[in-house]
This record gives sequence, structure tokens and C-alpha cells, in this order.
Amino acid sequence: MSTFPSEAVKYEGPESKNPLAFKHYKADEVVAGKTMKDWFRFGCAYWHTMRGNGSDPFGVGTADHPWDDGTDSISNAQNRARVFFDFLEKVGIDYYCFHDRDVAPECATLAESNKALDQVVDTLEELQKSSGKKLLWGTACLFVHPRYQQGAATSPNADVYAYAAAQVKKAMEVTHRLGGEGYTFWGGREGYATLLNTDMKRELDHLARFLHMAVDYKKEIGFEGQFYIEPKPQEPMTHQYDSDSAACLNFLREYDLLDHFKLNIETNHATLAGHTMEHELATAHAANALGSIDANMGTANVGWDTDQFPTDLYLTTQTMLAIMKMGGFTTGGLNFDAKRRRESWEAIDLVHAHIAGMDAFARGLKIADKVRQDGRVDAFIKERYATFDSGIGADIESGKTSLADLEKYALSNQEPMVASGRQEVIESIINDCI
Ligand code: XLS
Ligand code: NI
Ligand code: NI
Repeated sequence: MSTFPSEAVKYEGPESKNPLAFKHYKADEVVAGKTMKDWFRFGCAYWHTMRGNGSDPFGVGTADHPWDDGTDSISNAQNRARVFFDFLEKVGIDYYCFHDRDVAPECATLAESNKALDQVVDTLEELQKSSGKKLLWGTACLFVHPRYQQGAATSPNADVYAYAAAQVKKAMEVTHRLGGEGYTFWGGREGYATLLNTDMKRELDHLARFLHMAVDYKKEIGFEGQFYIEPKPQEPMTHQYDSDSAACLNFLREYDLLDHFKLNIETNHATLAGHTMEHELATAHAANALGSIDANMGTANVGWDTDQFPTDLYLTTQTMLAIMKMGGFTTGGLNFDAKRRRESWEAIDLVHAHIAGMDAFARGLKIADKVRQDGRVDAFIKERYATFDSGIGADIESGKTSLADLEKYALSNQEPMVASGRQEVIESIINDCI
């Protein structure tokens, strides 16, 4: 199979003009005490890479996948898995992520689908063994099939709910079997098209019950991977219950699930929610729930989940600042939940796209490290809150004061003056590091 380069992509340095070489990503280069490879823990999304055909609401697929015979046969699915592992080898990515229905076909009955999945998982298991590649997380596709049109764990129909539960049970089992380091819940259809026909409270109760059952089953089978919830505000639904980090955290707290889940934050979902990626990361981090990242980006003036490869250096810098702040990933990683453009239809564009994303993150890491080494930004932030380090501020932080104490203090004090926020100075320091 000669679709991808015959040799693995190499680092050639910033001067290289070779589109099939890394200019910045050097897996074993140590930055801030860790190799690039360990900082990023890059993952590849099976659904975009192997199953994305470039179709959009106005046109059919454009992608040329010479290895794919276009059938739903098991042998085609197994062959695709082999091509995928060859691809991982060529681009030097150690982890992957999949939905049950990306890797194996959905058949006429649940029992047949389970059997098909087992057969493909046999192949994945062999490929993992021979290559050393690992599963970052697995998941169940609970949004494509017509049965899930009105939700899965929030469907108004109990039989659909049960079907979804069965699918998640099986997906957890195969994730466990493949040594998956995590399992993701993305509630694509868990939301509503209109509140006029929806009992929202009942649906949320059902969703929480569903997740509790998954937590119980995780213990039962001894799966130790991390559970993630992936926020997204809309698309396909008008409103998705897991709309952003804050909404997810609130839901998890309300239903006593916070100990069992972390968040998998996706860049383009953050922007769809009207937030920046840093906002979503900071919100998750503050709750000690930043688990993993689905790395991509959108086009601000387009407005939907375009899942582009993350090539914006400002974005990768800010993402790496957040990751460095939390000391790096434990179970999570940077999963490229990204697809090449419909116009980039040649198979080799899959390689180009991943190189572009990996190089952009390598630069983001180096810039973030420079910002941290430089120290001015951190020092400024520390100084900005200095009035809370002693005196009345320290009393407030330690919970020693009442409103009456503060009134007494304010009455005896002069009109307070807050120092300049210096946003432009900070922005310019970041630019200097770029
Ligand atoms: C879709 C989501 C999806 C999840 C996995 O927008 O990003 O791909 O990551 O179900
Ligand atoms: Ni995603
Ligand atoms: Ni997405």
C-alpha cells in the first residue's frame, strides 16, 4: 500500500521546504523538562481520518481513499484499520480515538453489530500490539442512526434509551479490552430542537441516571480509564445540554458525578459556545476537571463546527499555556478532532494536515515556554492581586471578615484606586515571544 509516504515523516527543521517534513515538531526534543511527544500526547481521530469523505450538505464526498472498496464488509473495515495504523506510523502519532461505528459497520441487529465490532477490535488489538500505538479514548456513536434522531440518553423513548445503554456498555468493554486510557461521552443529540415538546428536567434526570450506570459498569469491569464529557452548545441540536464547560460542571455537580468525569474540551465547540478556548480550559482547570483536548479550530465568520486543523499560532500558544499551567496531561492528550478541507481531497493531504497541526503545536509549546521563562506576564498577574496578599485582602481571602468589618475599613479608607490592567502591554509581550 503506497498511499502514504514509504518512510515516516522526519524533522528537517525550520528551513526545510519539504511539505512532507516537520519544520518544528521534533518528538524527542525536551522543552520545559519534557519531550514534545509527552507534552502533546497527540491523538488521531479515526472518524475524520478514515471515514471523512469530504461530503457537505451541498455535495457528495470528494476524498480519494484508494484502499477503501466502499462496502460495509468486515474485511474492508479490517483493511481500513491496517491503513490507519500505517498512517499513524508515517506521521508519528502514538494515540488514536474512535467511535464504535467508525471502525465497524452497523448491522441489521444489535447482536450482529456487536459481533462485527468484536471482529474489527481483534484486528485493532493485533495492530496495537505490533505497533505500540495506544487508544487515547473510545466512544459510542449515539447520533448518526435514525433511532437517535430525538436523543439517546435523553430520548423520549425508553427503548431507544435502552439501545443506547447497550451500545455504551459494549463500547466500554472494547475500550477496556484495547487498554483505552479514557472513554468520552459527547452528547450530540442530547438536547432539544424545541422546548415546546420537551420535558427538560426529565431528560436531564435520565441523562444523569445513564451516566451513573456507566460509572457502575466501569467499576464492575475494572476499567480504570478516565471518563470525559465533551461540551458543545449546539449542532446537531438547537441546544445541547452539555453546552459548555460551566454547564457540564454544574450538571456533574448537581447529579453527584463530578468525581467520575473530567472534560474533553474542543476548540471549535468553545467558539460555537461564544467563548474562547482559553476560557473553556481555564473554567475546567479551576474545577480540577481539565482532562483532554479535541484540537481543531473554526473560522470565526462561518459560525459552525468546521473542525479545521489547528494552524493558528496564537491559539496553539494559548492552549499550551493552559496545558503547561496544569503541568501537562495525565490521561488525556491532544486529539486532532479535525478534518482536511473538502478541496484537499488527495490522501496525502491527510499527512499534510497532521504535519501542519503538529508543527503549529510545537511552535505553540516553544512560544508558551518563552512566555513563561520571560516571566513578565506571570509577575504582572501576581502583582495585580497583591492587595490580597496581606492586610485587609488577606483577611478577606481567609474568610475572617464580615460585611460590617469591610464597611468599617472602607469608611476609614480613602477613595480606592485600582492599577491599570495593561492589556496591551501583555498582548505585546506575547507577540514578542512569537
Ligand atoms: C462532534 C464531536 C465528536 C466527539 C466524539 O462535534 O467533536 O467528534 O469528539 O463523539
Ligand atoms: Ni470532538
Ligand atoms: Ni466537534
